[in-house]
Amino acid sequence: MQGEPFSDELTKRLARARSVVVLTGAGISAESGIATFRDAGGIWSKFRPEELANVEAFLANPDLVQGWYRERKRIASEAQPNPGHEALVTLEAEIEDFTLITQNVDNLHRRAGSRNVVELHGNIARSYCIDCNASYEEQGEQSEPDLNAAARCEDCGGLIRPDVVWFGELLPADAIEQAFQAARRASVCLSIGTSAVVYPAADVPLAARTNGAYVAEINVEPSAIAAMLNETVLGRSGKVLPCLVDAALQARQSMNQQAS
Ligand code: BV8
Ligand code: ZN
Repeated sequence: MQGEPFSDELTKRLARARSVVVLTGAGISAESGIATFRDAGGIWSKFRPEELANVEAFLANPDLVQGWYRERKRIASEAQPNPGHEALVTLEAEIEDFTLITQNVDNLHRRAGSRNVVELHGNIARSYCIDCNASYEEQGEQSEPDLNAAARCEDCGGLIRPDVVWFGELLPADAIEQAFQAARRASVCLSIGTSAVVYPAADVPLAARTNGAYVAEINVEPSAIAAMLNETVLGRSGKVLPCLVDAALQARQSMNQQAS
């Protein structure tokens, strides 16, 4: 398609694809107003990941870390899915074997209507007690938490933490299993809005590539794994994804008409 930032090759492969795997990172939520991690001004420009997203930091400073996640939960719940999230919902409806793997914990893919979502790093809408595992789902009418004391479990008094994967913690085994199975059988993989510096998530597009998939990334700048992929599409995902999905579905339609 003339003037599009993506190739005809990608459009055709997506149009023909039976099995597609998508990896998303914080960049797909940037246009929903949620700051990314590593961009200038990103949420980690103030704090370093090591300071907050690990168990030691949490145990040393539970109210600081709980406060950081409370703020991120508020921002995420006030944010709306953007056309990038919505384009993936449209694509999922057309591809018989579609897996959306996200590193994001903001819940926007599910709120947009995506169904087969694999949350590699958890979801801040869920919390749990570190001592007795009691779960504390997001309650809309949550009473204003006592901002000074760290939130503790009603049953046992243990500290409550967000249900996310911190550095040095293992990812949920079922999520990892599902992600790499999908990557191994995909004919097309889209890596969207991720700097691809965090592992094992960044291995998903690489596993797809090793197994013969056509792998394209959509990002405003090349990621750390760009050189190992088939294509880098430069542009904002909220703008590029709807065009790419439209082009692929149109190509699929004309293929089907020719075939019939
Ligand atoms: C593990 C918590 C086994 C949830 C996160 C050395 C020592 C110790 C460990 C390691 C090591 N080397 C590697 C490791 C493993 C470590 C790791 O990868 N470290 C990296 C940083 C070197 N990984 C782990 O620890 C993982 N666990 O491996 O367990 C183990 C056990 C013990 C020891 C070793 C291994 C756990 C990883 C999960 C960590 N938790 N967050 C939360 O609070 O969110 S990671 C954090 O980064 C977020 O979850 C985030 O999802 C993730 C990835 O970031 P991105 O999503 O890519 O966001 P980023 O800002 O970086 O990039 C945004 C991109 O979007 C940019 O490219 C930008 O250009 C683009 N963009 C911006 N706007 C747009 C856009 N694109 C398109 N459109 C736009 N509009
Ligand atoms: Zn408890």
